[in-house]
Amino acid sequence: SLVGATITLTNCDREPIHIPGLVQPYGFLLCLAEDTHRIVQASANTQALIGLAAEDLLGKGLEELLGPGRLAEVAALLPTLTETTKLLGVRLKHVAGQPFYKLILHRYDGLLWAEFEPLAEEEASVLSLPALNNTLSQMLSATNVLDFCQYAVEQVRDITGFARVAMYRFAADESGEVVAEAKRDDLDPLLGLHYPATDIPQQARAMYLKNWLRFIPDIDYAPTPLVPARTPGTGRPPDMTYAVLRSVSPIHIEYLRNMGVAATMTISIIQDGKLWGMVMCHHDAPRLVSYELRELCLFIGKTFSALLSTKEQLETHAYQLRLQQAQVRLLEQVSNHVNFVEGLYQPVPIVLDVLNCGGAAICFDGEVVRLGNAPTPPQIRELATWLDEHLEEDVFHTDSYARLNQAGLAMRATASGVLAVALAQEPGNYLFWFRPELLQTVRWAGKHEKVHKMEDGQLFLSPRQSFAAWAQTVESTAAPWLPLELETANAIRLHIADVRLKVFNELQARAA
Ligand code: BLA
Repeated sequence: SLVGATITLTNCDREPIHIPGLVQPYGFLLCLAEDTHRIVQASANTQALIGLAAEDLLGKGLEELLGPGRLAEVAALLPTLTETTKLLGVRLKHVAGQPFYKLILHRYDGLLWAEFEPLAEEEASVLSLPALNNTLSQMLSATNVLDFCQYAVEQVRDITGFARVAMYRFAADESGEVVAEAKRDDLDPLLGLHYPATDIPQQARAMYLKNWLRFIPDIDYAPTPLVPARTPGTGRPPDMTYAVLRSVSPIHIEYLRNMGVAATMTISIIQDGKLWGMVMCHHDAPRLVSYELRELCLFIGKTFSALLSTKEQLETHAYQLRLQQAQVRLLEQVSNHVNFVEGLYQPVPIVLDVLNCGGAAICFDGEVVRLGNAPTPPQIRELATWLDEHLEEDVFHTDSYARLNQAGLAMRATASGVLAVALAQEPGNYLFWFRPELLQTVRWAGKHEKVHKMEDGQLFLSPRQSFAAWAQTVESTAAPWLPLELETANAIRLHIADVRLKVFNELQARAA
């Protein structure tokens, strides 16, 4: 077990963050036995918060804290509990003035969990239905994913008042990018920055799939143990996957501190059972957001998750339509031109518009034509020669030519990504599309900062440092080609083959 062991960059994925045996002490936790409803574990801060020692609560029931009315309500609720948390407002009867607490209940790992949270400072800003309606209307109106993200983060910021709310979207390799952001003016933007997969380790991702909201109202806390540390009966710390007060990994606390963040809230965005992204909320001072507002944000996150595929489809359809229209214009120009190769780019370089690319090139009959941002003619010739040996299917594509061929390194700025179709049976005749190295196209706010190393040689943990780490993983790599783009390239190849055949037949007919 790693409990108590040093957490390093390499054993991050094995830190058992679901069983820290510790809570964040802004509230207190009581674990009750499922059968007897007696307290079997309590967080050690009950003395400080409510004047009752944790040891003294063991073996007792909630009647120590709640008056008969509320107690009956809780008793009725307990048998129906699942891992989904439920909220009750309670007054603590034994404390002078009977302070109000939020009682958050759930059942998990063979225990009934009673977490008590104090009132948030801004309880007044509760949800209003008209405002919620507005939020939904706006989210429904989005016709592309980025607008959709932007609306969501603005809404969450309006509701919670966090200094920064950002949408962090995962790529296939589990790295992520900040794709939308709403923030206080004085903060540096994170928009466009990328971070490596390791910033959110595997077990944390698995947990965020189960529990969609993670809340850390004040990173500067003293982790508070449970009394006793291990659950009687299981002999291990209880599984806090669904516990609101679950204490945070020290390494993540350090990461947040290095970033100047004092409070965070994160909401999972889930698509087809996978983590698509997270709404990340940051504040530079402690911030206790009420349970009710957190639920509202969770509602927005779930609504976002449910609508996401529709927005993606809208976006794909719009792109598809754009490509189809460009393709029609291209084929018209090719058919109308005396020379079909010139028709690809004259009078208009339409071949650049038929799919998202940085540049294109045509290699035909020993001639090289370059369009947009393309490698040099000798590099293109070399690529054509290489392809003569390596083209196996009708359409060739790679998002990292340099990984396939060393020679690609020199042209990675313009052509890390290469998509190619043959223009003729004879070798050396190709139509190419190029995509630049991703790093050339992303905003690199960490560029001029030195990467700090700690004494033991490990990277100093902070998003800006990890941006540099991410950058290394995507060297010589372009954005991947989409299936739709491969289909488009193939359709163009087929059309050109048709045109060539027609020209050939006409020549034959004339010769006969
Ligand atoms: C959790 N890491 C997280 C979370 C985020 C990030 C959003 C969710 C918890 C939260 O709300 O803060 C990552 N936060 C980011 C990124 C940005 C940001 C990318 O603000 C960019 C702006 N973290 C590391 C390394 C390790 C690590 C190297 O960078 C492991 C050694 C661990 N991150 C780590 C752990 C958690 C985490 C263990 C889980 C925290 C928890 O829920 O207990």
